[in-house]
Amino acid sequence: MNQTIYQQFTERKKQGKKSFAVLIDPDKVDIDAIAQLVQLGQEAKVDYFYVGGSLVISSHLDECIQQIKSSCDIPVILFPGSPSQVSRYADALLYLSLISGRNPELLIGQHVISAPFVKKSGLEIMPTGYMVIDGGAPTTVSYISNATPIPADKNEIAMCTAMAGEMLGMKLIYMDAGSGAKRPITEQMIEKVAKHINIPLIIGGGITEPEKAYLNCKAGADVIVVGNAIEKDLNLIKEISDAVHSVDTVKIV
Ligand code: 1GP
Repeated sequence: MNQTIYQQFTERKKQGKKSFAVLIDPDKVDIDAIAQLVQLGQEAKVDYFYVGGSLVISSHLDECIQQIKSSCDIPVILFPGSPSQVSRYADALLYLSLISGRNPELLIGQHVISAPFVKKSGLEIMPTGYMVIDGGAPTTVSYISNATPIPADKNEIAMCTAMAGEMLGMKLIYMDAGSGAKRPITEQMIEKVAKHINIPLIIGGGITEPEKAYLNCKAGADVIVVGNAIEKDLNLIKEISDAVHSVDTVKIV
């Protein structure tokens, strides 16, 4: 039987293998440019395409995903900013609960409203404790979520939040400094969180250099997500993918 995407995540974590996900925001990508992006992704051995954004204004989400799926086997995982961003054409859904915030709508409210629709989609659902970390300036996610991000230097708060998320049954923790964050999440915070949870840890927001991605993985990140920087420089797909995968051979103790 084929592994589910979540089984892949946990298997890779067990083996100490790191993964790289390219985030595609349907608002920012031209449908015509997707083929090139996918080709570069394949050549660079990108592990996943994440699709979504805090604010998807355009209506070509389905088209965007179909275009990716038509030209590669790289799994497409939805990273939705709202229930309207659920597409049955994707492979899996990060079913996000904003556990770092205290906005009940994003903790459970919108999930209740969209539950029948999400279930009917047939997508693989991955319950994800989503934690927004202060990235040095307000980002779309921090504004839209109407929730205070965890301060960048409060490693213990991040640790306790992730631990609570895991004990509540979340299958993944996603720590995000927000798209285009001025300051990505520190290695100290990643290390603190990674040491105290057993589920895979996804890190994103403001990563612009291969070196940063490498250090994040060394600190305990299992999946690195990059969007903005790649929109500006497509060469980074291969550079960051190589950096992330180079950690595979290094034994993390
Ligand atoms: C944002 O984690 C993602 O939610 C990726 O952030 O666009 O800054 O790479 P960037």
